[in-house]
Amino acid sequence: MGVDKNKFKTDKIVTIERHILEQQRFHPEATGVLTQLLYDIALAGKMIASQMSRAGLAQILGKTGDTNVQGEQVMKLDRLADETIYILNDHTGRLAVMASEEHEDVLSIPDEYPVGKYVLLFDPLDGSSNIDFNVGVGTIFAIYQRVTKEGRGTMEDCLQPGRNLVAAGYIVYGASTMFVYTTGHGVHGFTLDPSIGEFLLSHEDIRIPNIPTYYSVNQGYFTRWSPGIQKYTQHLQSMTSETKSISMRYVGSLVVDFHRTLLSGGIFYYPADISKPEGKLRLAYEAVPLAYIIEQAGGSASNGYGPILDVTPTSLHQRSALYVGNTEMVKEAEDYIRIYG
Ligand code: AHM
Ligand code: MG
Repeated sequence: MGVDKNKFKTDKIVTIERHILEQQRFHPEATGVLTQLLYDIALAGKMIASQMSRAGLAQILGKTGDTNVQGEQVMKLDRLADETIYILNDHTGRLAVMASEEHEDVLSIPDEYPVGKYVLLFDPLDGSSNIDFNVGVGTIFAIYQRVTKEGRGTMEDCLQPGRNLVAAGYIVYGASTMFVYTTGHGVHGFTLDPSIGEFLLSHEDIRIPNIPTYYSVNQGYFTRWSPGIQKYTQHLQSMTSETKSISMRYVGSLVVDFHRTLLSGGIFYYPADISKPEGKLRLAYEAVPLAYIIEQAGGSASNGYGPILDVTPTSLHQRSALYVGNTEMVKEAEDYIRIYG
């Protein structure tokens, strides 16, 4: 007697561990190391979320170097997130090297620990200027295989084009905590159930909706933009009044703005402007992983001239303009930039 697989599928509870393990079937050559690495990042996310929910009480909002009333070391949340991710991954033998937005140079694996074949780039707490206002923030990560052959990993391992990615994801700390990731076989989202401390599958195989709902950009910079970006934005504004089909949202937290764009359809963009000629967002650990995710979800990401994933970073903290969302909208933005500059 056969099992009704469809019924089983909808009824089963899928923890993140189970899901990551099941994804391994797409990689017959897999040894399980990537699976464990992703699980370690999810664990870091849970630890960061836990700190975040106690942030006000523990007096860790925007402070550092102090001692709190319990005599504990007070740490800024972004530093705490950075250290949490590092110490959960420095000794596992899965990584050759790491890099973080918080550190100028690469983060080496300590000499006393073995190295592995993967490379982890991360922005530990993006949008941290929003934390003091109780606005959602996020962690972004990108995973590559090392390209150097031996020893500790180096900068060369970290400066790879996005097309080389083996996995990417983000954790959004909002009304609830969500972990969203891809290993190149669709994008999957998990919501943290705080009562059991586990991420459970809540958004399977996310596809960006074809009909856009929102555009998202900091219009406060309008006068600093080039004519092409100004005209593109005016085009989106006129779509709003003529068809009522697209509205505007901008949180100012990349992960949150991206997450909404992914789920609702539309475009998020952070252009270059006269005060930020390279753009603001970082290529290697902000734009690239989100570009990989959006492509996996059926959308596109561009720097205004071509796909983000085709760009090879030349330095760790290199900045980039970013246009990400529905493919037609990203292409339209590129058209305006090409025609009007
Ligand atoms: P951060 O890395 O210093 O946190 O800055 C990145 C953040 C992004 O989350 C967000 O998209 C952007 O900065 C918002 O910038 P602005 O305030 O200029 O709109
Ligand atoms: Mg950042």
